[in-house]
Amino acid sequence: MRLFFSPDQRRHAPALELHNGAFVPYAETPARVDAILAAIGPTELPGDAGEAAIRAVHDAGYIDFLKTAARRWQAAGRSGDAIPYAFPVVRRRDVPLDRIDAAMGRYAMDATTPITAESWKASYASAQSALAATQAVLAGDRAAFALCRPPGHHAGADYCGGYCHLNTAAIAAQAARDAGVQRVAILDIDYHHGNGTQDIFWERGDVFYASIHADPATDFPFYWGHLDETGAGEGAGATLNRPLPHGTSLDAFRRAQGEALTAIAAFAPGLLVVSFGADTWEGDPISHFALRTPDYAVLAREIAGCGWPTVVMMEGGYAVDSLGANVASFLGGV
Ligand code: OKP
Ligand code: ZN
Repeated sequence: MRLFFSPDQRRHAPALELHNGAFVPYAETPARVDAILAAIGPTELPGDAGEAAIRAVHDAGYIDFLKTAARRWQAAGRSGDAIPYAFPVVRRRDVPLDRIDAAMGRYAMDATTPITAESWKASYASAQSALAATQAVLAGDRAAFALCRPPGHHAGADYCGGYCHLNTAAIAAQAARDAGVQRVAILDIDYHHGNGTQDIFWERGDVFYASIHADPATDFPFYWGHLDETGAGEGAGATLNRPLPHGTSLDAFRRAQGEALTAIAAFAPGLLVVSFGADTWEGDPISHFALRTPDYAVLAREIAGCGWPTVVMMEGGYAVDSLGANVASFLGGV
C-alpha cells in the first residue's frame, strides 16, 4: 500500500490550546507524525495538485482567511498564535468583518484551533497527501494511506475547528466525484464526530457519510453527531450516526461499524474514504473509549473485506507513544 506524507505538514505547531478552562500545551503536535512514520516505514511525497480540489470543497473567503489570519493577527499587535474568542452564534447579518478578531470567530467553530503563520502551508500539504492517496486508488490501487496532519474532519466549508483547517476526507471524496466516481462513501471512525464532513455533504445524495463516535451528549463537538441526524434534501438518508458511550470496547464498536458497512454496501460506493482516528485507543489522553492495539487490525479487515477501493485519511490519536503501533495495526488489517 502506498503511503503519502509531506514534511511541510510539520510546520503547523501552535504553542497552546484552551482545554478545560486553562491554556495547556497543544495536543495535536508534529511529534504525532514522527511516531507514525517510525512505525509504518517510508512514505512518498505527494505531488502538488494546486488549490482547485481544495476550492471544490472550501469557500474562497475562508481560504483567504486561512492564508492571512496569522499576519492580520500580528498586524493587530498580538504576540501569541491567533485564537478566536467571539462568535456570531445568533446569526448576525453577514456584514463585512475587517477586524481580525471578528473574522476569527466568523471562520471558526471553537476556540481550540489556533492559526499560526505556517498553518496554511501545513494544511495545504495535508490536503495534497490526501489527494495523492486518492489518485493512487483512482489509478487502480486497492488501498492507499494519507498521513494527514493537521487532521480534517471537523473543518466545514467555511470554518476551522477541532484542530482541523482543511477537510481532507471531503477533499478526497469530492476529487473522486470530479474524476467520475458516481457514489463515494466516507466511514469516519475517529473518536470524535466528524461534524465538518457531515456538514459539507448533509444535502448531498452522492456522498454517504457514516460515523461511529463518542456520544455528543458528553463529548466534543456536542452540537453534531446525534443518532437522529440522517441528512436532508437530496441527502436525506445519506448520513448515518452511531454515537457510543464512554468505555466502548471492540465488541460494541465492531457491531456499530458492521451497521455502517451494511448501510454503505446498500449505497454501493465506487470508492470508500476512511477517516481513521486512533483516539479510540484505551490510553488516549483526551478520549474515553477502550479499543486495544490489535483491535484496529480486526476493524480494518472487516472494512477491507467489503472490497471497495479504499483511501485512508489519518485524523486524531493523541497517545503519541502508542500511536505508531495503533496506526500500523490498522494499516496491516487494510
Ligand atoms: C480532533 B480529532 C476539550 C477540548 C476539545 C478538541 C478535540 C478535537 C479532536 N477540552 N478539543 O477529532 O481527533
Ligand atoms: Zn478525534
